[in-house]
Amino acid sequence: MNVATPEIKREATHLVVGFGITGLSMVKALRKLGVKTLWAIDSRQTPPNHADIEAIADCVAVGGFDEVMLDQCDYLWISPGVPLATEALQNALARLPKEQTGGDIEIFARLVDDPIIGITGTNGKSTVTTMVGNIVKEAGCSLYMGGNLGEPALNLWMQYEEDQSVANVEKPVFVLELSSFQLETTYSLQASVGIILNIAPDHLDRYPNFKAYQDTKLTLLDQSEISIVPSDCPAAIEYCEKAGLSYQTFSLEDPQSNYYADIARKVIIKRTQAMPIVGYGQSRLGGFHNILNMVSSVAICDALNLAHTAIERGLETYEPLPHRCVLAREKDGVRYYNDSKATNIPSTEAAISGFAEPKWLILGGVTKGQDFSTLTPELDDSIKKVYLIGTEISAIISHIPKEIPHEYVETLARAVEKIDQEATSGDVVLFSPACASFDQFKGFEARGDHFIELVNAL
Ligand code: UMA
Ligand code: ADP
Repeated sequence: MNVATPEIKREATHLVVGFGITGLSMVKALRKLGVKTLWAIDSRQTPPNHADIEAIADCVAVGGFDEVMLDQCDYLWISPGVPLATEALQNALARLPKEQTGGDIEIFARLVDDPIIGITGTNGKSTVTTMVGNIVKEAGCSLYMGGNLGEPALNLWMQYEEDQSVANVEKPVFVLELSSFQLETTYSLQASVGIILNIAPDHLDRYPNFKAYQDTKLTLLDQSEISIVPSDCPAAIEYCEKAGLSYQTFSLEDPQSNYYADIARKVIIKRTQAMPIVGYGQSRLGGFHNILNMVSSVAICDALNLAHTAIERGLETYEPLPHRCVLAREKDGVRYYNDSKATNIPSTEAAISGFAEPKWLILGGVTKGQDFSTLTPELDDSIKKVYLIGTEISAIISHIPKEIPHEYVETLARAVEKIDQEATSGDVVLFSPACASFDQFKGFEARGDHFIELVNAL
């Protein structure tokens, strides 16, 4: 890691872009810091948090990105939902020195000196973030957890400052889930540990190609004292080697990695010690991908020097997040798993390969331009039948091998009803749609809740 922490000049004019929860957190944090002139803009006519932001900032404009403010500001702080490539921002980004631009994580990076853990990847971020959070708490540290997970990082900083003003905060640790959107505007983070969980195609509607998305994720490694990368991610390993970074590797079972699992013994091994450092036999998580998530969590917490007993307890007491490959019901020996959070192909691949049992798969929704031919190899004879739902099945159906029975039923209700009639004891039902939900539902949570209601009504 070799990054400087630039100063935030209070007397300058700061412009925040976006009125979402991140924008609101930036406005509050900058005001708390005492910046003299604070402006905020949003391209939407009726953005959220308008009244709150108007009450804090000196001047606001909505319904477009105000050109005068963009021309006159000294600092430009951009919310993650607004791509840097947005045309209206180009002149300001070209005019300002890099250290006078960024996003909420960049501001956070300049304010926090305590240990920070940065977690990014295409899948498993929320699971690993909350798992590490649970371990950190078990280890007796004061946990501040958020980022892309939901609570903006600057709210965590403000909470920390408030706690600190009441009493000394014991062993604070900030655990941050970081999206590629946030990493686009972050370059001064000094994470104690930074991890890339995996990188697979996603968000290709925002990036020109996969490499651009991958390169954004990799920037976390430059900003971490200890980097942790998957053994099977040559791009990440090459990046660390080229930059001369200190890094550790992890994998599901490869004994050449620094951290890996012995699945038969349900233990996680650190190569240099050649012996289990943590057992995970008491964990309630299912699927190989969750074992991998436990390996990565152990790697992070070991790098932080947390006690192995606390790490083991943290894995044991971890409550799985809803909608991520969680058992919804067992009925007549058939187990129904809700994996509604599987909104891309790699997460569905992980769910399929996570179970050896005969499977019924429910797929479909908003396909987001994904190439479903990559799913074809996973659709082997362990799949008894695929039921397709949603309004965009043409991108999927042609990639299901002819010999695997499949049928379009449109709705989740119809799929569940049919599977209930056909599945037999020992089968696993995977609702792991590989697609976003917006064609039929408000979000993946509503879709998963609907699945749970349906299976409970059987
Ligand atoms: N928007 C405009 N004009 C503006 C500002 C925003 O149209 O001027 C739109 C954006 O295009 C986007 C929406 O408003 O569609 C929200 O953008 P935002 O930057 O205001 O987002 P926040 O509400 O602040 O929430 C963000 C993250 N959202 C995004 O990155 C899109 C949240 O992650 C995150 O939890 C939150 O900050 C706290 O850190 C959400 C997400 O979907 C859950 N993340 C993506 C993912 O996980 O795949 C990256
Ligand atoms: P994220 O926050 O990155 O979206 P989540 O932990 O919310 O990740 O999980 C999203 C989806 O990815 C779920 O369907 C989950 O079962 C699946 N998943 C979780 N961990 C992994 C992993 N290590 N590899 C692949 N898929 C995973």
